[in-house]
Amino acid sequence: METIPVYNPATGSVLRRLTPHTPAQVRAMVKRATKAQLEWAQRSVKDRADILARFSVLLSQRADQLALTLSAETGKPVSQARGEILSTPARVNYFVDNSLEHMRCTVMHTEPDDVGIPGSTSMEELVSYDALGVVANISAWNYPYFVGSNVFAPALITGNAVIYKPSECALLTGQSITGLLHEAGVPEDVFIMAVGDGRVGQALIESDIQGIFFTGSYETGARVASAAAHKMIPMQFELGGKDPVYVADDVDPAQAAASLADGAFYNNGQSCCAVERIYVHQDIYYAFEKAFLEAVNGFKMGAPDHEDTYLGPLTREAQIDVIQKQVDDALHQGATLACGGRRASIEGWYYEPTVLTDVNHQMAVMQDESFGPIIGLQKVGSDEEAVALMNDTRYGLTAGVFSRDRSRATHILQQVKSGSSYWNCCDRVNPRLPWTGIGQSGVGSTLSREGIRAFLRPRAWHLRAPSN
Ligand code: TXE
Repeated sequence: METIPVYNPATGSVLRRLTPHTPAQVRAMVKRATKAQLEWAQRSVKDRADILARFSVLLSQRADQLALTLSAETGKPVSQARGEILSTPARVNYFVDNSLEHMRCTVMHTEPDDVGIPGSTSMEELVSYDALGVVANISAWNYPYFVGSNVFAPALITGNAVIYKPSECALLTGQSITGLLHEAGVPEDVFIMAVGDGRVGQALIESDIQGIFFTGSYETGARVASAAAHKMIPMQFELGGKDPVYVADDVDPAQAAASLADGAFYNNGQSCCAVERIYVHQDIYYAFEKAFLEAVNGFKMGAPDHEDTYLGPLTREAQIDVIQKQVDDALHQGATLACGGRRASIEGWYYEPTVLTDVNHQMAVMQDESFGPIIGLQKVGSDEEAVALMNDTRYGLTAGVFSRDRSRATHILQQVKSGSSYWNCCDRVNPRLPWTGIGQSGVGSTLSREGIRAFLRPRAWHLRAPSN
């Protein structure tokens, strides 16, 4: 029987093997969920929100143990894994506290019955919101608690059932999430985990679901979108990025460098909103480069279960080849290797933190998502040049500007296509604001009011009272 290995990226050894679901099992789980959803949607919003609030409490209580599991299967340093888990309740609780408000039936228009038209009666026109039904939550491995809960928390509170397909690189965490949701009170048939890789994802999108909420790469997202186009159901795609930051000439280069080094290398650069390209004004370029390299050289690489490790192994060994190709391509075209540039000479899937300078936009490192511990620093002569380079991308997830001058920064950011704009900060998400992308970074929004309404179908009501 086929099994899926769960790897330990720190050693390359197999931690566990799980049996994937078959397409027939996936269809059967959708059937079970379809039945269970009807009853779930009948429960009050408060009842469902209370259950998710209990899930938040369980996450906080079990964070240490859950962090060890997440760290073991993804290589994420345990302190960062714990940080992700402890920050998830704030996201979930945003939906707990705010869903009802955005689901309320709202009267949009009324006409009294005395408008002077003979025989006219009063008219009320309103909008109500129904759950979509059974939705597919196809998820990524890099922040499984964050990107998972962005979908399943609002989906469940608004009355949907969820078939959750975690990434094959975060299966044990997927099991933990599923177990905690059931323990909190979500019925087993209302939240069902599908075990498997892309083939199970494909079986899921071919089954009788009413919404697809996908987090992952552009390439897979585009495949999912084409395969499901004929279904005419709501679909959202939270995809990758090549997030640029511009450092203007009026900032303290050391402060900007420390913040951006963390934005680029946190979680080994395996964040959709990781800083992936940095443009620095020529007047402060060398001071910035020096401070940036000092910060990067200070990052401690090591075993993910050590509390002081900042850089663990990459989650997928295959990404090492992708990164190496970007480095080789850049060096071949004239870039300078300021540090790193090769697989670390230790056991496991480690890659040395890498900084390339003298880069340009002919190089893959400035065009393609790296999703690893590698960054290019490019010198620019003006704000206008920075804007042109920041926009020279297929992606549009986040963009940032470091400057003392808010109006200069916002003027620049307004010209850059991105779902999130950062002034003097980076790599931030707030559940009150929409998380969304442009171009190959995806379509639709999670979080915020938009991320609640995404799981609801509006219904227009035109109600005319009978004449007496
Ligand atoms: O993606 P993959 P990964 C992005 C991040 C990067 C990617 C990394 O920027 O690009 O996600 O995640 C399933 N039919 N974001 O490597 O490989 C697969 O099994 C149906 C963006 O996991 O695309 C997995 O569960 N499903 C972000 C999921 O798709 C299929 C936040 C994603 O896999 C499938 C986090 C198929 N044919 C990461 N093939 C944001 N913008 O918020 C594979 N899958």
